[in-house]
Amino acid sequence: MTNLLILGGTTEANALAKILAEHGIPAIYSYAGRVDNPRPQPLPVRVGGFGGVEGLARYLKDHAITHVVDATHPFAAQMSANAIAACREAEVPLAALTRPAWRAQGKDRWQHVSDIDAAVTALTGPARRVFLAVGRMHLEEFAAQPQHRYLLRLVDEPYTLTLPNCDVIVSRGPFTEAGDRALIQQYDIELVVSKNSGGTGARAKLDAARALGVPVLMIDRPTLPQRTELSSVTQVLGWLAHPGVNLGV
Ligand code: 3Y8
Ligand code: NAP
Repeated sequence: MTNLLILGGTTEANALAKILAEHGIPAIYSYAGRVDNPRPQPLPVRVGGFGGVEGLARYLKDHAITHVVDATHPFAAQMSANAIAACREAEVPLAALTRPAWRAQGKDRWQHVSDIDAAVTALTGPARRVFLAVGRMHLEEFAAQPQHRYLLRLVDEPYTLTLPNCDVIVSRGPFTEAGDRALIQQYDIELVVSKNSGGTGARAKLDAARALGVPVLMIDRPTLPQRTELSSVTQVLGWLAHPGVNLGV
């Protein structure tokens, strides 16, 4: 009997959850518990960490999980690494549902940096108006460059702010190009800082930056250990029905 664990938190994970619910395929959707009101799902939901690799391996056994789909964000590198190790230990098949990195095109003015720290270093220099659209979890690193005027976009109201000189927008995606063009013009943004998240939910700011001729500081995604990588919900359904894997539904 199939019993799928989705490591969620992305547009792709939500699309998979919808299809599995429609097909009546038993599955559990997992959030880390990063935001106050995560989007409701048409599946049973669990919230919170598992307690590292051992905790996840134990969860898989205790809940008779037959398959794991890691549909977390490309920057959720710790979760993805843990999933690989725990599924190996518990001998549970694992596949990642991921999305390709964005690539600069046409008149894009992108500067690539390898990680968050390199992005902070790249911000050395005279004060600018910077759209820091990388969420909340790594904001304190940017306090090393306090000279800039930052525009932050957060999912939840911040309790404290580590950046002295900033405006805050509380808004969760998916975002639109028109909305992000208006934002960039309203705050007279001179640079957009973005993770190379891929997908559709966060790319609006890049399309807006291209249209307005604003440069982008693009943070490359972390490298992950080898795993089965799928790029569509259809591929996941095919993987679940793979010969030798008894769906049992
Ligand atoms: C808790 C669960 C959907 C899926 C919504 C996607 C798209 C919109 C765009 C910008 C970039 C950012 C951020 C972003 C996007 C989708 C998707 C995506 C980027 C939710 C969600 C959870 C989170 C966690 C949150 C992080 C933060 C990152 C905001 C739900 C809404 C910046 C990533 O305050 C915090 O602690 C926020 C933490 C991890 C990165 C960071 O470092 O702060 N996502 N985002 C998940 C959990 O608890 O397990 O409520 O839906 C999900 C989504 N956020 O169809 O509705 O699929 O990527 N999420 C980035 O890409 O840079 C915003 O502002 O332009
Ligand atoms: P991370 O740094 O890779 O993970 C840190 C720890 O958080 C993990 O070891 C695990 O704790 C817990 N965790 C992460 N994702 C989880 C999930 N889906 N279910 C249960 N526990 C989870 O992860 P992150 O970058 O903070 O991302 C957290 C969540 O936000 C994920 O759902 C991700 O898809 C979503 N998200 C992240 C980003 C981003 O930019 N990072 C963007 C959009 C959405 P234990 O070790 O205790 O198990």
